Amino acid sequence: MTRFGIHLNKPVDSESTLAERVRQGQVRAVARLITLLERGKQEGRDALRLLEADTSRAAIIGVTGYPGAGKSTIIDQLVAAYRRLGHKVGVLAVDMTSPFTGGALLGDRIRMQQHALNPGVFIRSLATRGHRGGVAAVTGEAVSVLEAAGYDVILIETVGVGQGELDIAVVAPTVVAVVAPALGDEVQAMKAGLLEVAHVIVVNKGDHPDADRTLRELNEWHRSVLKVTATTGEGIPALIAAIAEQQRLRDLEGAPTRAAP
Ligand SMILES: Nc1nc2c(ncn2[C@@H]2O[C@H](COP(=O)(O)OP(=O)(O)OP(=O)(O)O)[C@@H](O)[C@H]2O)c(=O)[nH]1
Ligand SMILES: [Mg+2]
Repeated sequence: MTRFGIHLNKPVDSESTLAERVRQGQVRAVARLITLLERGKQEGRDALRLLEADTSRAAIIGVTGYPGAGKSTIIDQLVAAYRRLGHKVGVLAVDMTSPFTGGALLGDRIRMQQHALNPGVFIRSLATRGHRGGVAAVTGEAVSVLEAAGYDVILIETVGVGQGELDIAVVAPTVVAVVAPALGDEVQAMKAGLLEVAHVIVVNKGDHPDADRTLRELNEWHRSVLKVTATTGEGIPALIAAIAEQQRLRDLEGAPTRAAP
């Protein structure tokens, strides 16, 4: 290498360069910046600051619900549908209730990886390892990175038990609660927690014999309840329409964070 070659060794990941590459939508830069933020690195925060002024019209959609309700399967369908509509889609998978299992959950979400080769889709598990501000803070930062990178739709999967219910509402202006067909007592219990923050409620596993009864029970107290069979995709277009409707109402009403009961 020549003496002048040394100049080529200038760090290419200075904050402004990293921010610029994120803004250009470069996937590796997006991944790198999210990793820096997960680890609580100052250079990550500096790069993020350069990006946060960017305005974005991204739809940020939280998908929450009890373990096994079908959140990942629904997100899988939503990714495919939003791609067909021509949108760039980002997916963040995060367990708000236990910051230490973020990595472990990735295997469970492997089905989504069919989209991983699609250049219009970015999928990422968030491992927070208890760094500052909790999971919601890191998730919010990762959302900002995806917005700056030009993702039109950002889907966040979270397990909706305990504190996570509230955290997702802070990060996502649209919250979809996914429930599996349940017995009356379970539905009563859900009203007090999980479903309270939801703008749209999905009764998934519509192929289950109890699905219609659960749908009727939930319909009595929430204005936006619909039945989906995520494994076949039935009901997904109606879900996309319900999400769009909620977003339109929110824009009209001046951004309240919850739907009226
Ligand atoms: N019969 C039926 N099974 C479904 C449907 N949707 C999802 N499942 C199944 O339910 C199981 C759980 O689905 P996931 O999408 O992994 O659920 P999840 O809510 O993401 O689960 P966690 O991430 O572990 O909380 C899987 O075996 C799915 O195949 C459906 O509409 N009908
Ligand atoms: Mg899942």
